[in-house]
Amino acid sequence: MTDLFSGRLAILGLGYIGLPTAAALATRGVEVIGVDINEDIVAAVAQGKVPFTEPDLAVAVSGAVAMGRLSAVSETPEADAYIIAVPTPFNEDRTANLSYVKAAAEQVAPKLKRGAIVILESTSPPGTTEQVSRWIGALRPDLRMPHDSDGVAEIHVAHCPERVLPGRIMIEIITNDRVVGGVTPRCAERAASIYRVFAQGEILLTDAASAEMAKLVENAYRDVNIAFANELSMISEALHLDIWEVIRLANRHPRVEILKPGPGVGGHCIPVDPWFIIAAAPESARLLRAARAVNDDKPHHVARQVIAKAARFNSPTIACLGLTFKANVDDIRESPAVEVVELIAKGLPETAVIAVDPYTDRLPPALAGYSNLRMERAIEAVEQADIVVLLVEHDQFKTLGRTRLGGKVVYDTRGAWT
Ligand code: SAJ
Repeated sequence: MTDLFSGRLAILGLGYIGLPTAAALATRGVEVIGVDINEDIVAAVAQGKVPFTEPDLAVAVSGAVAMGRLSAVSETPEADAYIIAVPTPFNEDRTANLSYVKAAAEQVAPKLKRGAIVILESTSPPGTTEQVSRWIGALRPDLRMPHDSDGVAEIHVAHCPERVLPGRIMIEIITNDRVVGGVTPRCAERAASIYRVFAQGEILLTDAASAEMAKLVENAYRDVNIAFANELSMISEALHLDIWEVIRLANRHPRVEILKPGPGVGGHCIPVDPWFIIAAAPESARLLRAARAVNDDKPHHVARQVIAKAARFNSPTIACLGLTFKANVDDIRESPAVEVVELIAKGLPETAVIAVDPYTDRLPPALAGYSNLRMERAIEAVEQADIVVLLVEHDQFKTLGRTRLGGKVVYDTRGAWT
């Protein structure tokens, strides 16, 4: 199959996935209408501006808007294809919250014309894409939907999970292979015609539930492997071994590739997605549950270690370098670094704690209420500190220089200075 989509396409959700996808399609000639419930985001995108930081995205969005290929609105328009790229957070009980997906399906339903394509990109538990087909079908009994059509469905519904890495989205959105899972094989083919417009990687056609599970498995794989590294780092600390040296040596085996330990696992994907699998098969998912427990405990472990080191000083100052969930991004959602800083500030209310992050100049809300906590620039913070805790390996921190750290207790959770 080599057909390419041409027509009008609406993307619901102009976030980290929807907006780059919109830009990738629009800059290749597709008429794209971005839809978001947040009026500020709609206003920004309509003017060619990007409401968050991601390398190369701003130029793609401003170019697409200037070319007249990309617009932004708050009401779902009529279109030939729809991509749903809304958040799927988890509920209190860690089951998937599909309310945004359902709301998107309900907005799309009244606009659908025969032959339209509906793609769910949001990370979702197995069965969700078929559920989208059902939700639409309930509102549009006049249409033959793929989940219950024996013959040829009139609407094509598929799942194409996003797989791009924040910080490299504009590269990976083009170069990564894409998994396209249709409610029927025909649905997968129709959906693939959209991704062929911009994807240079291979397009792998499958069924919707396998595509949903594959996406969850990718992030769960990562979570388990990071948990292994984090557990090893705690074991090495107890044995007074240098974990970075141990990993460096072990990774010289041709079939060993241990990931990097850190202060925990953050972001809105890897700590969340394994729970969708655990909820689907609670009895069997023992390793996934254990990995989550190890990674969730890591910020507490780091904070306990720092508090123990502080006990050796008389009123020490602690500098914590990094607040974002990983290096060289400005995203602090689900950041283990923020959790560590909060645990230290709370655990040592009489101790001065200085937080540093070149990507944000304000303390996040979780840290705003601590009178012993302030923000400063890296050099000033390190200068005043007795204890320096490296929580995020931003490039700016890597080049701080050993001389500045001389005579201080250094706790490098990322191996940035080894
Ligand atoms: N981390 C470690 N050690 C490592 C690697 C990562 O501690 O060796 C930590 C990071 O510091 C961060 C967290 O894990 O706190 C996650 O970071 P990440 O860079 O591994 O992944 P994300 O969350 O930015 O993006 C992931 C990616 N998934 C995989 O690599 C399998 C991305 O491709 C997905 O599109 C994204 O989740 C998503 O949206 O699902």
